[in-house]
Amino acid sequence: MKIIGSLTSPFVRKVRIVMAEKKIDAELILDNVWDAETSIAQFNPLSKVPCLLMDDGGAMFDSRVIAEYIDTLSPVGKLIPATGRERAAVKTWEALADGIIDAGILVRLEKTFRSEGEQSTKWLDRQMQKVHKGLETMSNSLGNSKWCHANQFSLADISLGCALGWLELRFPELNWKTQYPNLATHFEELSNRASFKQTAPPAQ
Ligand code: GSF
Repeated sequence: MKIIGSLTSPFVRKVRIVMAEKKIDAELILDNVWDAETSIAQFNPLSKVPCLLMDDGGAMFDSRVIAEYIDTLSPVGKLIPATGRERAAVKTWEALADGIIDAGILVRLEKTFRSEGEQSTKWLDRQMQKVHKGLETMSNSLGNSKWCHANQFSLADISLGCALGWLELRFPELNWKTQYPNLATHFEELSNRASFKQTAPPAQ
């Protein structure tokens, strides 16, 4: 299998961490989707990464679908509970972490594609509110627990770690580490895992 992606995408990182934790190999094909030369649309009509290319030639997206699929490929270290409320709880953590990133991306796009005078403060504030409320909710939900969900490492921790790592990279001015020490501690612990180290985004 191959993964099309970039080294800075938090969604690509999530999938790469899932693969590393499951001990499943996939070649990373680097692609900058914002570059004129990108061929991503050949594989994903939404022109987004990550996109998983399977050995039979099929393509799969998005990161949530890929993560779920990879978890079924091997019984090693189950990352998503099989059914019911447990499964939904882990997937909700993922939705929250992904949603924080999505809001942050919208802020970056507004600032990249619009000149300062054209930018909507209302829109930027709305998106940043999601980031702040999302962080607050993650902190409250984690509390003093070692892991996001139940008593074990899961896709919830991977998703949280990727969101926090991306905020650290793209919004270094946010002071979530001092505001939410429990998130900072958990992030530091996660960052020491081999899967996180191998996929750490390069400094910009
Ligand atoms: C989001 C992927 C995404 O936004 C998923 O895979 O979970 N829900 C999807 N990818 C970005 C790169 S990044 O910022 O992580 C992307 O490919 N954007 C290109 C575009 O046209 O929006």
